[in-house]
Amino acid sequence: MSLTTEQLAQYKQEGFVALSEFFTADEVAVMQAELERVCQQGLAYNVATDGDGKTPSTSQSNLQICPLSPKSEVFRALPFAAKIRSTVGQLLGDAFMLQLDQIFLKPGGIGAGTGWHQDNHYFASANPEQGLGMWVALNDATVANGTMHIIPGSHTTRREHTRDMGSNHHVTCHVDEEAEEVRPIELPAGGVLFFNYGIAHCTKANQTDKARAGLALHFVQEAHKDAVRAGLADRPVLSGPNYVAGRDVYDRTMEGEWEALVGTRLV
Ligand SMILES: O=C(O)CCC(=O)C(=O)O
Repeated sequence: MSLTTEQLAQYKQEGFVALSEFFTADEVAVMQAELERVCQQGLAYNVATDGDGKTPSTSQSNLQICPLSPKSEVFRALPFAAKIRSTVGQLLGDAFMLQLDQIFLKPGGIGAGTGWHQDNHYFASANPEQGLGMWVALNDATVANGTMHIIPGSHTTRREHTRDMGSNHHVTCHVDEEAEEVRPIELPAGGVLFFNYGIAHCTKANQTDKARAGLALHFVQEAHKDAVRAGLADRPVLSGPNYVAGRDVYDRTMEGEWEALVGTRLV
């Protein structure tokens, strides 16, 4: 999968690029079925709080599964998908690794958003260009159900962050939604948004009666792995001279597993 010159230029200048057709319907079906399985096992926890940063909310729900790959063989295989490795390589350069994987699920009606933030506040790369988020719409993501919103070009300025009192562990930064250009990214299920670690982004409340989920994969250039805050010892290298198809972390070759899995699950 090759990004166009315009898409690469947009990523460089504005810090993001959205691709509405990235995963096939079959791939989306596999991800949705696996999300359901993980939820049925009780592995999604509500991070929304009642305004004090700690009391679990009984009226709002922002369900998070993080990290994801230890809980799911299916999602463990996903970052090795050839099209992910190829597309991320075009944006980040040749040698990169997985930094984090997680899902945010917003139940219908009571689904809460995730406040404005820049991911680099968590990851602390010396330069936010060293990493990117890949946000995958696991259901059609619309303004009504609180899709991802971003501030184009915000990756060049670091913002102050404070604890988000609507969540039990998140941080948030100030965005003046009247004065700044807030861009909602609407995507069909299977569409993706790639964004620089410095892009200010948030999701909004789900005002529909159907659940909406987003999968977030984060990748960092391998050369900077020692500088970032989160421990990367158990994260696979995904490209470059140290790439060993997943055997650095797992007991088998992961390359090709996603494609095989999608093929066999749907037979
Ligand atoms: O889906 C969400 O609510 C938040 C996602 C997010 O912040 C991210 O992917 O970095």
